[in-house]
Amino acid sequence: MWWPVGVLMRGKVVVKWGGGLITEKNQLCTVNRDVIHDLVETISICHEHDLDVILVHGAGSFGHLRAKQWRLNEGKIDPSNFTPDESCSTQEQAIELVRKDMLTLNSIIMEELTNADISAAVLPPHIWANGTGDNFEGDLTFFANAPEGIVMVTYGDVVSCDEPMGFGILSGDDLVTRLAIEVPNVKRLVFAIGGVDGLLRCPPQRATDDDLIEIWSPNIKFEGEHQQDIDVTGGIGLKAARGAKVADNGIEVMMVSGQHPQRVADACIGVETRGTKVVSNQ
Ligand code: IP8
Repeated sequence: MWWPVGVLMRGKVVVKWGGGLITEKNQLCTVNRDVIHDLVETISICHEHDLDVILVHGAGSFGHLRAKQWRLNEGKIDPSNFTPDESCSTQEQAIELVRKDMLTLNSIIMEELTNADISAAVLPPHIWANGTGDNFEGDLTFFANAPEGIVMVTYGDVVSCDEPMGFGILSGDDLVTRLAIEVPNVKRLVFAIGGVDGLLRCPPQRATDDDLIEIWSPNIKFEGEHQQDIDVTGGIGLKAARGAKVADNGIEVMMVSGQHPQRVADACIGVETRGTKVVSNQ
């Protein structure tokens, strides 16, 4: 008997755990382990609903602070622009340190997955990707061909770039864009974010519960907070833009507060929940 491949394949969800959610963004290499512990449960819920998960996590204080100090998002820069400190004296050393710190953050996530009896495999981008933005080069077939029930994990990282840059920062938001669009059978993309319930009409400090934008498309204005002094990637604005691109391809996109794991789980399995649904321009 012949079956079309799509009939047999389980559906997948691509989930991004924001760096501002899983770490303390202002304190170098400080993890929010309790948040990670609770989020892991949402992956088990996906499995119970016959959905495989591709997990991408952000960097938070394990990536942005040092990457900002050493301007790693700008590529190779004349060394005379930097003042060495006791932990680091060149951009090359900074690259090594950020990659090491990202492996540390990832190992905590892998440990929490293992503790919950979830099998997972990680593919660090500095090993397989080249270039930044959502047209980076890299083979996504390992993510597409993962056996059922195995969570494929990757994250925002310092990657090699063509000369003259030499290196740059590949954001998890660009990774999820390509994974959601190019891996077959992805049903939805879920951004679990920290500090807000979704996209807001005004800055978070002034927002009330009514300021949540429940359905957003690129022609609707919003005021996201982007900590330019800390972030080397695009913050909530990048997530919104990339989300719209994914929605253009017919894939459901939700942004929800990762501090409410039930919302993350509901968004993943396709149950209505509080958050922002991202749609393409009508
Ligand atoms: O937090 C940034 O990834 P993102 C990666 O997903 C680094 O934007 C190393 C700063």
